[in-house]
Amino acid sequence: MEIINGRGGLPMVRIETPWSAAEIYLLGASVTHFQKHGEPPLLFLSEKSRFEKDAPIRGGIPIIFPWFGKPEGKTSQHGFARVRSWELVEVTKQTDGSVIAHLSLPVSAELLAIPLDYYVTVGKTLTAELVVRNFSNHEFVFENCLHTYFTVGDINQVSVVGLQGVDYLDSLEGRARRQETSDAIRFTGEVDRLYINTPHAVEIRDASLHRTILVEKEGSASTVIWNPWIAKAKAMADFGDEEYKRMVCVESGNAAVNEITLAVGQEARLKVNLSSRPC
Ligand code: TA6
Repeated sequence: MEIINGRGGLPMVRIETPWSAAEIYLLGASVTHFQKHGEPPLLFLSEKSRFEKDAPIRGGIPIIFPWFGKPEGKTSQHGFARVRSWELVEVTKQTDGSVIAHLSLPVSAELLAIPLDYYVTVGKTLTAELVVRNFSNHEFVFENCLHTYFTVGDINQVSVVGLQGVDYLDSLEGRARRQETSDAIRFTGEVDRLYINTPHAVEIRDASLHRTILVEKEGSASTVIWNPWIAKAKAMADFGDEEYKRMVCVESGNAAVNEITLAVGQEARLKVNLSSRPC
């Protein structure tokens, strides 16, 4: 497997399997593309995304760590893991034909003795697993999230199923706590909700592309649902004004009340398995 120059000349690994193709940039260990042969891409990537050192990529699966959002006292949104240059440790082909890429983010000035490892498995589905290890001499409190952007055909014909009855923090209302009453969340404006204490999978039902995307997760108590809609789409320089129609974020992690306190010598594993089926 070779590292090639991707967009903006940034180093990238392209992975081909009998069923699918994927692309992973070392910047942020960003999976920017996954597509099963004969299907539309599963992941959304903005046509206006920057591909520059130290800038986040708009789309794919940004790794959010060690904080979600911009907590008081933090200078950047969503932590620093997504704008750091990760190392490609190895890419291995499995006997079943799938391919595993292992990337790592060595300890940093900000976080001594807290290395990150990331395993991306490309095959009939896409799996991504973030492992945080605490080799320090104190407990480590952090948030993590795999902030996945999914391609949809038309947001007006999309629903997200699986969160009925779950409490959420509404980021559009100062994180006011509410309960989800709908069995199928639809989009008629900006939605930015942090669902808490929910370990369950959710489905993205896309009537326009006639497919259902299944977002399964392990090691995650929070699910974030986000679509920027019209005004915020226009306000983002690295996002097309009309692109809100063709994407939805369903993000899996541990944020806010679900933050993780990692004891000395322990590890935290956050894993998503992303798949699609006709519907
Ligand atoms: O995932 C929801 C969210 O926190 C939104 O509030 C929005 O800010 C989005 O993340 C994207 O954040 P970014 O820093 O990548 O522009």
